[in-house]
Amino acid sequence: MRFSSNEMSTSPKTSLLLLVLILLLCSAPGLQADDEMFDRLRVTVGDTTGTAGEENSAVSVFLTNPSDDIFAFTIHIALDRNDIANFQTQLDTIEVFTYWACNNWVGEVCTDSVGVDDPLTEPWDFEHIDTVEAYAGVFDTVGTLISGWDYVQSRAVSTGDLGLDILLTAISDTDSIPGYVPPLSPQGGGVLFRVLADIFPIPPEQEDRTATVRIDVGFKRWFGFSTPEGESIGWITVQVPDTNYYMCTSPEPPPGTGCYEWTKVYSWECPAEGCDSVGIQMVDIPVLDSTQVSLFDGSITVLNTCCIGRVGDTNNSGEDEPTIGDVSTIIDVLFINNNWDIIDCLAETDINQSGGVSPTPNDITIGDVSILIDYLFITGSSLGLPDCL
Ligand SMILES: [Ca+2]
Ligand SMILES: [Ca+2]
Ligand SMILES: [Ca+2]
Ligand SMILES: [Ca+2]
Repeated sequence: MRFSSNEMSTSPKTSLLLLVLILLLCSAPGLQADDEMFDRLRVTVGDTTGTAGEENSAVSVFLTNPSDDIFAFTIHIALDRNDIANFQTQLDTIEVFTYWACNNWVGEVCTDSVGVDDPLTEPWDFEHIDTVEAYAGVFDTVGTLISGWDYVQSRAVSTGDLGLDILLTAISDTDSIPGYVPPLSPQGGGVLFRVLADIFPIPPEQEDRTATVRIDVGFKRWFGFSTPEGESIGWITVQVPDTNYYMCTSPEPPPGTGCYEWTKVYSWECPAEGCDSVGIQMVDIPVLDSTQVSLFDGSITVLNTCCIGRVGDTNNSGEDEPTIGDVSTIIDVLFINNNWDIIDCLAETDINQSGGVSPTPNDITIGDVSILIDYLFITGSSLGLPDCL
């Protein structure tokens, strides 16, 4: 960029302001296009970490709804493997709302009614609350976007592999529960709810330590965010070709070549020379429009930490309280033989936790030895030692 001599004579402060302004003008539309403009909904499952055997790890699900009020939603999240962690479940009495549309009124009395599958988008006349005994997922809505909603219920759908998935349904306001709860107003991002998971005591030598927590949109009734007007945000209908295969089960006697009776078969049931008839028709299927809805899967990762209780057990003697043996071990490694093999657990040895959860030998320094010496011989136990991360 060229400035005329006149412009160059502006003060450095003015130039800086100008530069900042230009940068802002250049970057602002791009940011909006990526982050906000095409999204009506953004649902993100957080990345959770915990130690082997840790209980009550919170898996958070986040929502951004920049333009729509949300009246109700259903979401199904599932772990992609069953050897890392599971969602907490409990056998519970679950309230299930069922919705009915009346086909025939006689005065005030309905003499014929039919169940409604999707009460958020289809008309209905009555709401019934049934209770069933079922496994529910353990969730938490304290301080979340749906705190105080009339109805929040979860189900463990995969009862064969309990804890692998959670279906959560929430409705801001129902007539059956006194008081009015307004829908969730448009907002720029917050915690929708949390579910609790327990991490399995997987061994330190296991290398693959992460499970994906997937948002499942395989069935329309397992993913939906509805506006107060009953629109299911982002679901659109597209037409796709559907191929049907037929075999003739009652051929016309020769010399005729027709067929009296056809049976529909699966494609893999057709003989090698092909099925007797193939028909293609267009069918409507619901799909989630990715220009309106963005979904981001999350994960649960089991940290590989060997640290137990407080730091300080450098010589892996198994005691929480350090001894002179622990000091000697660090001194040996750092100043005498540089033999790191004698340290089983770097996280126990990184006394000042300069290396965080997974320290490397570079994080073990004279600073760590000093604290241990201070604890044992100078200040004493009142100095305290940090808990493992
Ligand atoms: Ca209510
Ligand atoms: Ca320890
Ligand atoms: Ca020790
Ligand atoms: Ca350190």
